Amino acid sequence: MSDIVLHGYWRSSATYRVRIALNLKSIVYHQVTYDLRTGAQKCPLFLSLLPQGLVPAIESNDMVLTQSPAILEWVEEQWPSPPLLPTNIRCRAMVRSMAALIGCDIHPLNNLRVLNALKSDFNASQQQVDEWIARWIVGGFAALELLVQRHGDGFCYGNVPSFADCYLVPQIYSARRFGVDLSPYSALNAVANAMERLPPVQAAHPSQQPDA
Ligand SMILES: N[C@@H](CCC(=O)N[C@@H](CS)C(=O)NCC(=O)O)C(=O)O
Repeated sequence: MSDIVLHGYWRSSATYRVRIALNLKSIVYHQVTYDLRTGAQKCPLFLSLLPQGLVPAIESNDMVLTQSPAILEWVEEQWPSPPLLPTNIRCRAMVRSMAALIGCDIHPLNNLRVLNALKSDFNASQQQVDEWIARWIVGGFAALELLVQRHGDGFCYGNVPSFADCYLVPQIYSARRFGVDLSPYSALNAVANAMERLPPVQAAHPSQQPDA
């Protein structure tokens, strides 16, 4: 069995990002899953692994690391080939900027705990929650579409997959799941389609996971 353990959930976008990166680098890992629908990730038993009650976490030897941006950076430094960041400093910064657009400004607003709080604390209906979800995806994707048009050449940045693509694919999956109209984002759709044709990315798809 691999000594890399990915703690996650099949439909978690942040876990999906990490799976894509690990698969693109052909790293073998074992998955431990937590059913987010039942709150398994918040069980006190798992606090040493998941102190925030959020997935993913990666475990390697005596290290447990949470936060997918930190995990991706660690993976990149540990296994530099094939690279998911360009060599040029300015290009690397742009890739990280695109990834952060999704990771900081779309995904956290639509996290399960936020959606649950809208319903339980603010009495939001399912329709209002769906509108909330679409609002942040649409706003973020409109900006990302411009960046990908400017910098992309088959993928979000240039002509090879990068961190930005690892973030985009799960966010597109989530947008489709919640019925967000993706027709205005031709550049994002083209990148997502290119990524989804790659076998390592296909293997990272939520439907392919043991807990799906
Ligand atoms: N910033 C964190 C976010 C992690 C996160 O939000 N995970 C979600 C799944 S994608 C989660 O565990 N949600 C459980 C909950 O909201 O209770 C990361 O990138 O790792």
